[in-house]
Amino acid sequence: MKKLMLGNEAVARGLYEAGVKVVSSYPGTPSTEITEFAAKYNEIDAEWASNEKVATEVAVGACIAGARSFTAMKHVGLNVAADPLFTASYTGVNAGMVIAVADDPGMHSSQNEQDSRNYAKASKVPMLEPSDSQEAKDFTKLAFALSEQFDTPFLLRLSTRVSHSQSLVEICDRNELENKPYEKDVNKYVMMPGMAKKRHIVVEDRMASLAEYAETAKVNTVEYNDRKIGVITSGISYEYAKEALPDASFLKLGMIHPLPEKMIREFAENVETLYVIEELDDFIETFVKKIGILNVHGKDIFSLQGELNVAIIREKILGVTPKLKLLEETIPVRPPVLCPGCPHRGIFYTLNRLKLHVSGDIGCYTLGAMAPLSSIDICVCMGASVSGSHGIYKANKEMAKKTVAVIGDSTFIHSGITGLIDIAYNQGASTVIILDNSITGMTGHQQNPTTGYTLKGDPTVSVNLEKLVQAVGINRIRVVDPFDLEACEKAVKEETAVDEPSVIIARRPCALLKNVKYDQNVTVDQDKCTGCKMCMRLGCPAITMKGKKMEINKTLCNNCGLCANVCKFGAIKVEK
Ligand SMILES: Cc1ncc(C[n+]2csc(CCOP(=O)(O)OP(=O)(O)O)c2C)c(N)n1
Repeated sequence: MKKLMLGNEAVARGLYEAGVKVVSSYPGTPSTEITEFAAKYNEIDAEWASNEKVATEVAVGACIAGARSFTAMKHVGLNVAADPLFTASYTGVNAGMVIAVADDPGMHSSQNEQDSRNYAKASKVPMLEPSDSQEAKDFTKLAFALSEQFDTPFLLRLSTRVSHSQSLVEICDRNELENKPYEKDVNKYVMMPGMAKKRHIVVEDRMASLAEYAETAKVNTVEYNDRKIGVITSGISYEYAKEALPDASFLKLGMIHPLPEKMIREFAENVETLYVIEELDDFIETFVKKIGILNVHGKDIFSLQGELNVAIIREKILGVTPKLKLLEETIPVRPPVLCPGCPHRGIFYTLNRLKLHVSGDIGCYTLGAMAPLSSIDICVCMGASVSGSHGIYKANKEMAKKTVAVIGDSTFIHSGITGLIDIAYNQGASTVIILDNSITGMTGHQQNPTTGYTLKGDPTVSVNLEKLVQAVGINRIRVVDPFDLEACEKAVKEETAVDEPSVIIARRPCALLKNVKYDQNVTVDQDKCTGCKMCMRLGCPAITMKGKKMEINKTLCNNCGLCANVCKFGAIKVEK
């Protein structure tokens, strides 16, 4: 039977068919759905971990204990998981273990554009890269078989267009596997220098064997057509290149690390002009040059930034510029905004009013950086708001007095708590605002340790944020409703004024949660409205101007009523 599947759904199907028992991941676009689809199979014990490092360590433990295990993350997640990755490369596995990492060329929903293939090389962990959904499933299964054959974790590289495109997939049955027996083996599983030195030798030998394997691997294929143009490529770039250059010859690499030297050499000898077509870094190209093939085109004509597409390849290689039909109308830009009813809006309105410096973080609330809220000054990576604010305190006490950190509930658990411990321990005085909307909003509503539900939907314990922050040594803790603007302003003013660390928990559920309904009607009394535009400062997309007066777009508005709190003329009416 064939089924139309997203690449991510196909990876999950591959997990099911490969007999995988344990999946532990942290969400991150474009990888999130793999774990959500995996959780639908009763045979798979799938969970959301508190971050990618934890998820990877859960998978390492599970594979050593004898069950096939898996973790998925976005590219930046692999930075967080890099520590276990590099040493799991040394311990190897018992049952198979696979780490899927989804890159985001073009940064559709990421803060950088890093190329995860470099991690495969740096950690000496082999990597497969599918180019469509069928391959996503097949390569997942193959990665488990090879993981066990070569006693190594395996990386599976995806990218946005493979993860989020649909194509046909042949469905097979699950291969139910007995757990492999666990045997204590300190030389293999306890990585101290004495043992690790010996394991490093094993790792290098394994990479040499894998390089041999790559030469005959079925996932590396050669298609000779017209030999004037020869293309070495992989993943989604193969799909673009094949469409742009249907007559060219191709070496399609399903195995990205290690690369097949002999195969590449032979292909290069058999084509007139050699191109490497790959998104982001010159990963394959560098290898091709390293083995002495210098007559190759790659990043001399293609960009190191963004995604490729059929038109770019045709233009760069064939010199064919697409005939574009220009639209006469200019389409207005529509920057992303916080949703109508978003609880984060109240806090950013307050921070903007108080003209504070804001050490920001990653989540829906990063949109607090956009006008008119314009509140965020710095945003680097998950957790960095809290530790960054402590850096500001250490460097510049005057600036610190007017600085707060903002961080979401999921992000706080992911890596904010360690920064807060640092602040308390090192006698800092930062004010941290935890924006607790009771869900992981940014990535599409995943449960997290603060929400009280597991990935499978079972009720579970939830982290008590108040008690947690108290336990690490914070004595000033208060909870506010972000829609109570007076209370927010008072809390922020008071907490930034004291010379000791404090936490404000701004608690109100995400407006898009099913159980959040505002049973009231919000309208503008046109007679009372003076057109002062105070309500516009909230940056709510449901508030517009009609002539000189404000109007609420009822198709967008969810009647949260926050705008009524800022109207000085009582023109915005909230009727129960
Ligand atoms: C290391 C890393 N992992 C995952 C992500 C993807 N991601 C961005 S924000 C976010 C969580 C946001 O949830 P929360 O902090 O609760 O804030 P909300 O979006 O609900 O406001 C995730 C998982 C990322 N950017 N970096």
